Amino acid sequence: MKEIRSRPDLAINGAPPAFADTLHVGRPNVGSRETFMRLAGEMFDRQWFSNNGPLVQEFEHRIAAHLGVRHCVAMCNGTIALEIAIRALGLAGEVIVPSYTFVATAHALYWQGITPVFADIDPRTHNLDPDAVRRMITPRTSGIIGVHLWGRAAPVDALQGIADEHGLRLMFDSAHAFGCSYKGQTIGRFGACEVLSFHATKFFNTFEGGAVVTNDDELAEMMRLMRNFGFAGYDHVIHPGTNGKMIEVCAAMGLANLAHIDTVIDSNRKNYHAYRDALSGLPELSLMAYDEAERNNFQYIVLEVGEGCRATRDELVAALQAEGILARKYFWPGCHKMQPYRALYPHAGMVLHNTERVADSVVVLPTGTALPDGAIATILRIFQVLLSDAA
Ligand code: T4K
Repeated sequence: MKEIRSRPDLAINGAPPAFADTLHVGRPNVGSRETFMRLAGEMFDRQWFSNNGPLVQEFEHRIAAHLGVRHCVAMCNGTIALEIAIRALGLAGEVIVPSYTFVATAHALYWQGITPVFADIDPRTHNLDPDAVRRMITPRTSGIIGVHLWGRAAPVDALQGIADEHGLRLMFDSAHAFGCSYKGQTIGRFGACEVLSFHATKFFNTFEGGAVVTNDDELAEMMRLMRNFGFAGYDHVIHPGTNGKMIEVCAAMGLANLAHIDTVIDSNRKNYHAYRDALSGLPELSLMAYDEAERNNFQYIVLEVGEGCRATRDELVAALQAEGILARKYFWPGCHKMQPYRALYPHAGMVLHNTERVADSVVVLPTGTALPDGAIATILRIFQVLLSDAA
């Protein structure tokens, strides 16, 4: 890749660093600082910081109501939530997952001695391709984890059909999909359970946090046990467990943010439309479209660099970074090329053509409520300069 330096002729150059510093993928959205401070103050007054406190209970109640599901089991982060859901569902042997996802999806399995088996994606949706899933089923397969990547729903019905046909458990990694829908129904009710992440970089955050949502009473009860060392009451441990609890201060952040999610969605939608308009004149770069007939949180601005583009994906990322804009190559290079999977399955790429092509072409751009005015125009200008230099 040719060396790319900051350009003095770009508008962003010489601007106060504060401007560029806010242009990071993953800048947190903050709903109401005042509400958070009030709730945190009450928490100090109560001197109850963890272990199923009143804020966590209210948070769980509000999330379940918001999603229209019976249970929300709040956890300390999305990864532990995945691990507990996987264990509570009794998954074992092999579980089929996409490789094109954040590595936590695969690690949550491997960490528990389960083999993640990577199936290819549909290049149009970036989600699991049901035919590829079928091809990966073996006698050792116990389940499928679909990922609603970028908040766009996985092929829920097709995956459920495969799971039913083969007697497999189906769950979803819905880390990106809080507030999104599939065929008009809120994500959170599909499969045996769905796992949410409320990490700081997510559209809705609790600093760190996660949850499993489900309509299955027994499963919810089991996960509540597992996240608290298996304790039933003060003295009795009736199951193996871990520490997966959400703490009160995180629930306070969640409650303070939940009241403002419509504002965040409006802001993200506005940014998405502005990107779409700005980039429409650059046919070499295509912006991943959200289906506006569904509910979306628009948290990921996903750009695909076409094969005939005058600059490579890595050059585009480097050009942005040279101006202080931290765009990301999510989810490059695909889990199958990360350790330990790279060493375990050196030939996995042979059945993951779409995964590799998509992973090599995506750039994720900054959005969120903190995106400064003029940022999208600046990003467009950087692309225009780079592409015309390359012509
Ligand atoms: N499944 C899926 C599909 C996921 O995407 C994730 C997490 C999970 C499961 C697991 O859920 P958690 O256990 O995380 O709840 C970030 C996040 O850490 C991770 O939560 C997220 N997915 C992933 C997509 O993005 P990195 O490795 O990119 O993080 P990092 O430190 O590079 O930060 C990302 C950007 O955010 C940077 O540009 C800086 C900015 N940032 C970050 C933080 C924490 C801020 O501006 N402020 C902040 O407070 O993983």
